[in-house]
Amino acid sequence: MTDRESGLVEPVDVDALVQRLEQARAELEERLEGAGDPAQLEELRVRYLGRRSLVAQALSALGRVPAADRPRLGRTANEVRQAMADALEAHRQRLLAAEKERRLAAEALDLTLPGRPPLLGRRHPLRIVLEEIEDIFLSMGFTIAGGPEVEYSSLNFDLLNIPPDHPARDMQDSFYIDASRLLRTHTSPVQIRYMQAHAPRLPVRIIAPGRVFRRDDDPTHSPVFHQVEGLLVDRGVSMAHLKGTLLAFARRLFGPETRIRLRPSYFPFTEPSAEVDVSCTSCGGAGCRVCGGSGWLEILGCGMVHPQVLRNGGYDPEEVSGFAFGMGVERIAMLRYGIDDLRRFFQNDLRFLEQFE
Ligand code: 2U9
Repeated sequence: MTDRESGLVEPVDVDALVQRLEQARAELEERLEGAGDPAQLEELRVRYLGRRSLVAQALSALGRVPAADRPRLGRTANEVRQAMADALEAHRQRLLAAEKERRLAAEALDLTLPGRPPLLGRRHPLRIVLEEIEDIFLSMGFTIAGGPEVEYSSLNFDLLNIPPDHPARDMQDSFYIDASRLLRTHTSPVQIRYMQAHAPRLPVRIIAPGRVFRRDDDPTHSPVFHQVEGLLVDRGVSMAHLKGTLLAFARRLFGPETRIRLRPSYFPFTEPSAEVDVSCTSCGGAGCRVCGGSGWLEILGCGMVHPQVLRNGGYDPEEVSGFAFGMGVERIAMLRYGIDDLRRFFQNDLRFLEQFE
């Protein structure tokens, strides 16, 4: 390698170098116009500001130029270096802005589009019917009582006069937690608890709505269903009070033309006991498919509270008497809305649930 080629001792032509620096600056600005991506930008940076660039050469040549030329060359080289750095940075910013612009255009927001309507919740059909039933009894002076869903078998069975050999007590028919507790099979233990907590105060006038559990599963029986039971205890309560109360209830629920009838029945916790029918909500009593031609629909069971059950609640059957009734909320809702399969209430199909209210 000759000294000329290495450039080490070549005398520096300051005028020419200054001119070439200015040219290089103009040249970079021109080339930047065509630099469309970060890789091209980096290529230009290396070429114009890198270790082997003209600017770097000019700065390293400073020591070899006459002292008189040094400030001029130094100033020019530094100005050009700064200008190039600024131009590169400005272009980098332009590229970033353009890229951002493209991305925004790709995911363009159309502010004139209508919004997505929020999904509005609504009451479950069982809740609608339950609240209607509650409102009717509340307006007659009943209050609402509640109790646990995991219940002692003593409260669920024994104190309600349900004998040890009753089929409901079988593991096949109820869900047991352990030897002394189960998922309540009816809400009746709520009334026992209420009487025990309030005796001997009068009157007792409550309804007990809630979830109950039985080992049943077919189109008209679900392992989980809902009951509303009622209990009224006072001096001189008779079957006439029971029938009047239930007639008022049926007329509020099914319409003022509704009639009811009581048929003898049996429950361990009431004596006498009865099944209650309402005149068919579909045909009014003439007979149709809904009522199977009879003109009547069974909606609840009822009776006069058994003296032993009153005693278990802490009341003296010689002093007071009471009536009780019980109904299945699903059954009432099925009659009310003409639903043929009670499992619909628990499948949570929105096409079904959206039809109510
Ligand atoms: C106490 C005393 C008496 C509650 C009653 C019925 C009649 C009845 C069924 C209706 C359909 C249950 O949901 S269903 O399967 N219930 O027929 N229930 S009398 O009698 C009571 C409750 C508590 C202390």
